[in-house]
Amino acid sequence: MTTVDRSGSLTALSTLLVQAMDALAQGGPDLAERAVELKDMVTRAPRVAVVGRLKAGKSTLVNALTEHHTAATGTLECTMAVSLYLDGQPARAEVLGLDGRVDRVTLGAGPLTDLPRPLEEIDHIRQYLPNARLRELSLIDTPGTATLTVENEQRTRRALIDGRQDTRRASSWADCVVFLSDSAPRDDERAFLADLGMTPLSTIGVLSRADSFGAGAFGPRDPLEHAREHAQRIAAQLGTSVSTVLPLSGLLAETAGTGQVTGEIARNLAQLADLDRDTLLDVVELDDPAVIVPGFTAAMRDDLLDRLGEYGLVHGRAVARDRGAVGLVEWMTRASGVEELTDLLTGDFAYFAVLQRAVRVLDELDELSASHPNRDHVRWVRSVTLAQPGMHFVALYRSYRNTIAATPDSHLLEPLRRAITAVDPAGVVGLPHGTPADQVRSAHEQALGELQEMAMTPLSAAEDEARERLLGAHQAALQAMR
Ligand SMILES: Nc1nc2c(ncn2[C@@H]2O[C@H](COP(=O)(O)OP(=O)(O)OP(=O)(O)O)[C@@H](O)[C@H]2O)c(=O)[nH]1
Ligand SMILES: [Mg+2]
Repeated sequence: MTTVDRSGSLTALSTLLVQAMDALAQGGPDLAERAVELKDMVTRAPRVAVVGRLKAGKSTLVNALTEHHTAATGTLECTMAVSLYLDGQPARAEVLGLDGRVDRVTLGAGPLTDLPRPLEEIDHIRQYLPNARLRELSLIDTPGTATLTVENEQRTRRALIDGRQDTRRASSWADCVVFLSDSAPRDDERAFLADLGMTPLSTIGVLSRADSFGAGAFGPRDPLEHAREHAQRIAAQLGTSVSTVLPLSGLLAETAGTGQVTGEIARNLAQLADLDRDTLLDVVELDDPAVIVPGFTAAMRDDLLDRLGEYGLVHGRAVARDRGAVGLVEWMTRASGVEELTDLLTGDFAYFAVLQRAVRVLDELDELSASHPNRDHVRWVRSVTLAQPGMHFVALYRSYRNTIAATPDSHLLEPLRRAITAVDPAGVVGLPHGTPADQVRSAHEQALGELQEMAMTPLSAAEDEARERLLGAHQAALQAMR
């Protein structure tokens, strides 16, 4: 049985789209200009937008992912602008104004803290940092979405939603999304996610601040475990917006990943290792904890709390005593959940992000086919592009996205998802790898029969197309098994 070679198909897809854009550029200066932007989009590293409610921990997560203190957290005004983090040297920021002006700022070791012009005049900020992680995936940090902060939400929408309509702003398009939520998602958040035009394959949900979930570190339950359980419920509430919700402590991940855990930190923490729970609670709450642990000052405690939170204090102290700073960093990284998220982001998710933006190219070709003076040329480019075998998964993915938008409860969504994610013909019909060929074949034939019968039932236009695509996917899978 053939299996799908994803990195091979990504390279082929990118070549194909570049050729398509080169062909588009032949249609005159205006199309050439659009082609340049689109070509840039399909060849750059995929872009992940981190979105979520105010103070959900977005910037902290950006820092955890880049393993640098790149994004301003807390209350600085910079956290209210959309910031794009890209790999590049030397470290610098470009502040793009709504009027098109670009202000350049050199960056020191820490994050950008001062804006060269008023926030209201800024479209977005691009920060270039020499960073291996950013070479694979660029990050977009966004201001919190919330009805309480209309201006912030507008800034995020301008970059991620309204910008999509405008090719000249293709540079700020996101290819996939990490949605942070520290409690049950609200209706406006669900609506916002739907407006992004992503699919569950290009959207990861994160239950953030998991280390303080529920009653927190001093409560009766381990907050991380509690959060893991609750994450399942949030995933169900988000329905067709995300395929998974991961519990995450951005704080532990950021502190561990940015080199903040020194020998001194570990030694200070280890001093608390043998205290019982109530005594430890006193250390956290008393004005002067030195009355309990001689030499352990309030400043030491506050510093530990800033970096590790209460969870790190309660559960990290024995690790610090037994395994020192190295063991503590390992424990924090593992407990934070950041490894699971990184694996997803750099694995399948990056692949779906590339499909997502290939669909954007098709959308753009559709739009130009309808409106551009040289629409015959665009139509020719579009039809040649769509006819390439390498576009099979892009067409399936587009149909998936359109069906989610038009008919979110469609029965065809699950078969579409399987056809896109399957790595072999068995996967397309939801059977495990290694299932005997005759069984796989008959499952495909049954699915084909059901799809053919569906022609008689009422379907939305998106479902109708999905049906056609799925027929093609089953036929292709049967073909591949010959
Ligand atoms: N305990 C705990 N605190 C966190 C975590 N992540 C972030 N915080 C804290 O929450 C506050 C807000 O974090 P930010 O990362 O600035 O949140 P944000 O979503 O970027 O905020 P805005 O951009 O202003 O919407 C900071 O004080 C962080 O230290 C976490 O995982 N656990
Ligand atoms: Mg922020």
